Amino acid sequence: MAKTLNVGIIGYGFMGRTHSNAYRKVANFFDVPYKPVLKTICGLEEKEAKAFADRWGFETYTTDWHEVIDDKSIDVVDICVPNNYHAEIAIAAAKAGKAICCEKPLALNVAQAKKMVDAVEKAGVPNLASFNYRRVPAVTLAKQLIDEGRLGKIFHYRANFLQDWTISAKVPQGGMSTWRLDVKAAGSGVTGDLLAHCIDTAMWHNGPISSVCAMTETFVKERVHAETGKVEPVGIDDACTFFCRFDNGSMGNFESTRYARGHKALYTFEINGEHASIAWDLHDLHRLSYFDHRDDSIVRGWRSVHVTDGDMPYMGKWWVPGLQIGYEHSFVHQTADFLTNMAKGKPTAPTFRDALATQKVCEAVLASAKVGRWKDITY
Ligand code: SOE
Repeated sequence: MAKTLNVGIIGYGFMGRTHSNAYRKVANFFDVPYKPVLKTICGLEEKEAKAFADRWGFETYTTDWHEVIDDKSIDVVDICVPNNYHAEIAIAAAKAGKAICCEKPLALNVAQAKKMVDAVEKAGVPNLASFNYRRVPAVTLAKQLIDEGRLGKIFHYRANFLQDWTISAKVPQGGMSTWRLDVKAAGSGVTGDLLAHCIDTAMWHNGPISSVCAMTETFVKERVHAETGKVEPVGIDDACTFFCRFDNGSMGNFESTRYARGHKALYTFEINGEHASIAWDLHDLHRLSYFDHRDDSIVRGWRSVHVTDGDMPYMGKWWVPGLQIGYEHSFVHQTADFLTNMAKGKPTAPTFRDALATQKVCEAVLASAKVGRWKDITY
C-alpha cells in the first residue's frame, strides 16, 4: 500500500488546475510510491478557494499561504502563483522541510533564483521546477534520439513560441488573469514566460548556452492596470528574438512573441544534426518529425512518428498504441517522476539549480537586448 503524501497547492489559476489534475491522476496511471492527497488549496479570494476545493476534492482551503507552510501534515508545497511570490514561498517551504514543486520561471531574476537554490540545497528538500514540456512524450523521445547519437554532431537548434493574445491595447496589465503583462508580477514578458520553456528544453536536449545576442520590443507602451485602474507604462517585453551559441559549438535561433496573429501557443523546435534532423510542434504534440539522411535515397524523407506506442516515453502507462494523449499529461508525467525520485532520495530534473541556469540565460537575453551586444553566460 503506497504511503499518503499530503499536498498543498498555492494558487488556483490555470496552473493550479494543471497541477491538481496531475496529483489526482498520477497514481491511477503510474506505479508511484505515494498516494497524493489534495490537502489544502490556497488562493487570494475565499469564495474562489472554497469553490476550487469543492470542485477538485481538496480537504480544505485557505487564503493565507503561511498556513500551508505551517501545516506539519503537508509534505509537498506546490507553487502556482505569479512569479513575484515564488521566492518568498519557496524559501519558507524549504525552511519548513517541505518538498517543493514551483511553476516556471523559477523567479523574477537570477538574484532571487540563487536564494531559492541555496534554500532548497541547504534544507536538502526535493525540488522541481515545472517546465512541463520536457515531458511531452515526443519531446522526451527527441532527447532519447539525441542521446543515442542518431543525429550525430548538432549544428543548429531553433525554437519559437508564438502567441497572439495581447495584440489589443485594451488588454489590461496586472490583476488575476493578466499579471503576465505586469513587470512587477512577472519579472519579464515573453522571455521569462515563453522563451524560458524553449531554453529549458534546448539546454536539456543540447547542453549549456554560452552566449546570447538579443532584440526585444514592447509594442503597446501603456496599458490600464487592472488593480489601480490607471494607465501605466508597460515594463515587459512583448516580443524577443535571440541568437545564441551552445557549448557544443552549435548555433541557436529563438523567437517568441504575443503578436503573431493566428498563433495561440505555437511552440516549435527543429534540431539539425550531421546525420538527422528532428522537428516538433506543440499544436500537434503527439507527433515527432524525423529525417535521417542514412535512409536509402529512394525512401528518404521526413517521417511523422506518431508517439503513442508502449515503448515510447511514458506511453506504456496510458491507452493502447495509436491512441494519443495531450497537454495535461505532461504534468502527470512530471509528477510521476517527482514522486518516484522523491522516494529514492534522487533529484528530479529540472531542479531549482537547472532552472537557475535557464534564469541566467533569460537575464542575459534581456541584458543583451538592452545594450545591443552579445553577452556571455557563466553557470
Ligand atoms: C502564457 O499564455 C502561457 O500560459 C504560459 O504561462 C505557459 O507557461 C505556457 O505553457 C502557455 O502559455
